[in-house]
Amino acid sequence: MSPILIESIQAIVVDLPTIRPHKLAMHTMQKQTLVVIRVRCSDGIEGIGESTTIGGLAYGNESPESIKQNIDSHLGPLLVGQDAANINAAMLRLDKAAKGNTFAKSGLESALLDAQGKRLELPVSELLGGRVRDSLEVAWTLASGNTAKDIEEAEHMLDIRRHRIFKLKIGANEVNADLKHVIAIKRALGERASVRVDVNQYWNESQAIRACQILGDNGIDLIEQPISRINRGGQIRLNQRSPAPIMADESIESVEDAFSLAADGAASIFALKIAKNGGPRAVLRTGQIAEAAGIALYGGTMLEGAIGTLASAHAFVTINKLTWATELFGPLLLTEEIVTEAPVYRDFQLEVPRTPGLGLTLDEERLAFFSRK
Ligand code: MUC
Ligand code: MG
Repeated sequence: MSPILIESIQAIVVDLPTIRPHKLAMHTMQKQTLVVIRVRCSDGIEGIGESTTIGGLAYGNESPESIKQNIDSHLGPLLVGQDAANINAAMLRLDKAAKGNTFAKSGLESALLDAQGKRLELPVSELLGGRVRDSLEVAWTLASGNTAKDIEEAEHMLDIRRHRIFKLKIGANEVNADLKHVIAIKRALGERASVRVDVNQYWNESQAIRACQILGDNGIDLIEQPISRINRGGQIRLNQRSPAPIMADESIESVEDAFSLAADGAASIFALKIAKNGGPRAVLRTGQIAEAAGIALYGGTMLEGAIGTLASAHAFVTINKLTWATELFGPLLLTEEIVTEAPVYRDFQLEVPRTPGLGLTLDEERLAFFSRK
């Protein structure tokens, strides 16, 4: 039997409006930009993937434009003509030719998995070894920048049973102002919600020592990336003394980073992100390192749309213990969809489809409308 070949690869930049400005320490999002990837194969099957980051170059070292350029000029041509069904061989070929570029690789790997799932009539989770659950609890990020508005938003989410875990984006303001904001929200929500913070590396160690103590003493359940990913010694010391557990996010830019963080004891929780490891299969390697090291897991997001969110979800449902749940709420931050059926959120959970591939179909008209010209 002759192999099924990859015939063409397309990377499309798509700009979508958000429901409100989303304020992170390093950037305020007024929209989200997705890179949608289409992989067409010689058996007529098309796989779709997504390579999405936050705020251009504000978050990591790949931007939507560089992702598209690198796929168009380098990664795509390496895959065209290759066996579409051999995802190991395809990804090894990319890893051999391109250092890093985990965001671009993640979208390509997702698209190959989607195509193979459609071909075999299996959900991507089953290609990844099989799911151990059908849905995932999803946190919501309160990031309007206003304490009263954030409390109102959280109350609404609790009322409609959509979220009961809230992550607060802090770090941009003076430390005491941020602490006041967080403590006010925790007091308002009490035991009805888990409240966590993400500092996105904005504190130094001297600020973080005191702030982590105060957050822990005030019932904050988790502190994400309080200091720079570069300050490994500081991360180790904070992990030892903070009363609230420390989660590594920016510190993980590859599976190898996850191994060295685990070896150093620099965090007790890892945020798993397909984009920062190089795809749904790669992120599971980070998950396995964490499990072996006794590090707890959290299903992270780069605020992807439906495609990237479900690519992550299919990987996360195969994990035994996701102690800290997930934050796969990206599609809910957008006012528009480019797929025919939006992912389903119900009773605090995201439902992960059992239909072939990722379980999504592109809406061609909407995709064309929102694609950057
Ligand atoms: C991050 O740093 O974790 C995830 C949720 C959110 O609001 O921002 C992202 C990025
Ligand atoms: Mg984070």
